[in-house]
Amino acid sequence: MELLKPSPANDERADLVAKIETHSATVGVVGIGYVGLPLAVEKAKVGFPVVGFDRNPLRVNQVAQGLNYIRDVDDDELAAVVYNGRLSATTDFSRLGTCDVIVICVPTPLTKNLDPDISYIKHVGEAIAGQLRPGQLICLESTTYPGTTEEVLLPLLAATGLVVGRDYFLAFSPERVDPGNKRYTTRNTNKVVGGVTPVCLDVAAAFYQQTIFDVLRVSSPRVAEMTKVFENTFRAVNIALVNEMALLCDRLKVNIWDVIDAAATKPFGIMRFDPGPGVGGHCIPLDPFYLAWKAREFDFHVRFIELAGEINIAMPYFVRDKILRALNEQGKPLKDARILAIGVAYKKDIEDWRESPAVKVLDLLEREGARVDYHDPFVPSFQEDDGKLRHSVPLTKDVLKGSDCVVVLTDHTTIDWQTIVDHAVAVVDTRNATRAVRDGRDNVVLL
Ligand code: SAJ
Repeated sequence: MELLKPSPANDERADLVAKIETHSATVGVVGIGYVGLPLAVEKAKVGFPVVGFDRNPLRVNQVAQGLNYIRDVDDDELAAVVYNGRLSATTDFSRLGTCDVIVICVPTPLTKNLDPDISYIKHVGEAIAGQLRPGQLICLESTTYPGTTEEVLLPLLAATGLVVGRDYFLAFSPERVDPGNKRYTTRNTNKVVGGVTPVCLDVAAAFYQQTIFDVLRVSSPRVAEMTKVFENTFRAVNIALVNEMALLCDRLKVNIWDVIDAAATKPFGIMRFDPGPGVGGHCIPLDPFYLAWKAREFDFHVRFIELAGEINIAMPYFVRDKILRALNEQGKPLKDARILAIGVAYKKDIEDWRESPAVKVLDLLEREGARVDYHDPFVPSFQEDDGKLRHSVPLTKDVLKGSDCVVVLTDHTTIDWQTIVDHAVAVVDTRNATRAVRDGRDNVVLL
């Protein structure tokens, strides 16, 4: 009886899965930022040879020296996998052909007109296509609109003549990284995976299962892509809802924080969100607009996303209004007022100030002639897109007393809020960071 010769797909698939399961597959991670570096370290820790690819030579040099630059990565773990030779980094994208698995973790920003900018994905796709060979798994992790994997990446790879699902394997698996979250990490956050073909799904699931406890297989890359943008749209819309409630409660003279604390006691049917000075980070302010953009292609207007964007974008202007009113109570104009901002990071206990609404508040105040300083223990200095360089000032009693108004923009847990209230002339608290402060509350104004 003639033995059935396994089809080429089975050959490539079997060989690659064997390499994955023995952790001998070389893993390339393209984009070693807050998503890519934690993934690279997790794979290296279990023995995979990992190569980080990045256009930023500074990051590549830091990895090469075992120097960590991502707060959610353990310094010693990074150093260990670099020193034992498991993790290296390069700016040489021609080495992509040496990788059996390539994970794409590049940014997906927006243009000034809120249109998706998938140029990073396209450039990496072209580089991979130039090196594509049988036996490779390509996984896109960057958050993007449904259809990107099959409409943008697949054509670039198919143009090589290699057959997806037989010669190489293509999947989408959204990153689910919550910067600063100590409880949910790259390892214990369950992973959604969608393959272009069933064989692609099998191979991609086998890869992620090596370091992530729960891998959820879905029916296609589109489902996986849509899952991610839905998750972030859910957050953006609910944050906008609570921000709109804050705007209304300001009119009603109702303390929104008491309302939220009370509503959060309901044990079912509600999820807590808090108002704030706006929405920052590389995901929530941006990702929903990827979905809105794609929806327009189908004559569909995602009104919740547009409305949520309007409300969240309006919050820094509301904060400026609160400061104006707090100064008015002192008979002081905003012009030439000395304002001290506490926090510029986009959320507490992290050092990331990109897309931070706090930066928008500083600019709005300066546009009205205020003299603005900031203190942020996590952000010693930063340079805005227009080149303006800012430095964190020390938090001293004199600095506090010398300010006409202190505005709390980031509720870092390391700040002594009682000291701030004790020595500030007036405090506008956009995060309810002073909730535990008892003395001197009469000079605190909440969002
Ligand atoms: N924010 C509020 N009120 C809230 C929650 C958040 O104003 O109730 C603000 C934050 O201050 C921040 C922005 O929204 O400026 C985004 O907050 P975030 O907690 O969503 O922070 P990200 O963008 O760093 O992380 C999110 C992940 N966060 C959580 O799930 C808690 C998650 O949505 C994604 O896994 C991740 O982005 C991503 O990479 O997509």
